[in-house]
Amino acid sequence: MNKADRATDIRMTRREVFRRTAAGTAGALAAWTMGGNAAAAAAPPPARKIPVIDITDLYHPPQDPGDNMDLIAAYALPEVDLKAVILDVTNRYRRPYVNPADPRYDDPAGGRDPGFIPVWQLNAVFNREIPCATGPFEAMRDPDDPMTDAPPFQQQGVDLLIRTLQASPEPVEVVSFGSARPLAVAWNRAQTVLREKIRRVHLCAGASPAGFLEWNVQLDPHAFVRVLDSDLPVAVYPCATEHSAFDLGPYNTYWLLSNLAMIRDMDPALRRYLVFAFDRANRVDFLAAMEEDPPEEAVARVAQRPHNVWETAVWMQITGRKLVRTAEGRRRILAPSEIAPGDIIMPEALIPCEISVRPDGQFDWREIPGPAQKWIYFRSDPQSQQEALNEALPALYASFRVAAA
Ligand SMILES: [Ca+2]
Repeated sequence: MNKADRATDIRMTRREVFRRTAAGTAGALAAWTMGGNAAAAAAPPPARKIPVIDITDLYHPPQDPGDNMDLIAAYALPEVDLKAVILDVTNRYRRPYVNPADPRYDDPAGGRDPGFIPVWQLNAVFNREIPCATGPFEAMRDPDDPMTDAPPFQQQGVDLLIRTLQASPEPVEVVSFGSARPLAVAWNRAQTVLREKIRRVHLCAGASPAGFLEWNVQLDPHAFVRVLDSDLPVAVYPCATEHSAFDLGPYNTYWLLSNLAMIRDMDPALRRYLVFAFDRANRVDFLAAMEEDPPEEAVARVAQRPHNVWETAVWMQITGRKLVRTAEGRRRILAPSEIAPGDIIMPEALIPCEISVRPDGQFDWREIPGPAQKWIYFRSDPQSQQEALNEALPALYASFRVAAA
């Protein structure tokens, strides 16, 4: 697609947004809307934390260091009670992977393993004991595959997911930032537990509209199909549009953070953790590395990197946080209790829908009046959202502290 086509496409997308704005569930969603009231501004933060299980395709050394960065949110957001981290690893990417017949999913930088080390680093940094285990490395053979013959070591992630749900007194939010294989396999083994104990699955994968086989889906199409075809409550946050995973559409989550200068404003321990990951530090004393500042040239290298982000929308929906422009003109990601009169909210929503998924993992959806068991993510103005998040996400990450509250 050339640039002119892309520009036309973006205009079409905008028209689509305005059409939606005139009618339908998203009818209330203009570009920015007034929010907040005096009572909300004075309200205390919620007393009960939100239980979350985080399924992530986190590797060490990193494949997408965005997964390392995103895991900080799971530990640091004050609303979140992180119950477990399930590592979702695909064997193909544990080694360099090059496919001349289809280079779209190549990763010649391979040579990596499940991301235990970044999880132990954050456990050390935050003084937490979040359990962590890996799921099966190979793809499912069909959507009903329970994978009971996978090696016992690789069973631990599915077991931890099911056990954590069983042990929770209340339903849990389950986020999935990779293939969704651990969740699909757990569903094939323990449907009653998952039905009772999952409040909602937040599935960060796929493309909308259909037309592009997105990375997380191609990792294990059967897993994605199984989760979408289940009767679990699932909110889908497509990474990609029909063109690519680096596109700004109304129904996908991608945005570009222009640089990582924010690491200079972050808690020193979190800066060490991020520089270790992004700069692919090769020291083996990975916990001592959380106690010593990295060389300035390493910090400078990381700080100037642009960074692709797909995960912000998931955390905002789970916590109820909003992207706002404050009366002073600052853009921030705020909890409802922090939103003041005069703050302007960037509308985002989960639209109730029906989803029909194809065997290759591409899917179509249709808005329904509700009640629904499936939802699709919607943002009213992707370009303005990206601009605002370039200020708001650094401010949020700079606010994170590692000391226990
Ligand atoms: Ca990921």
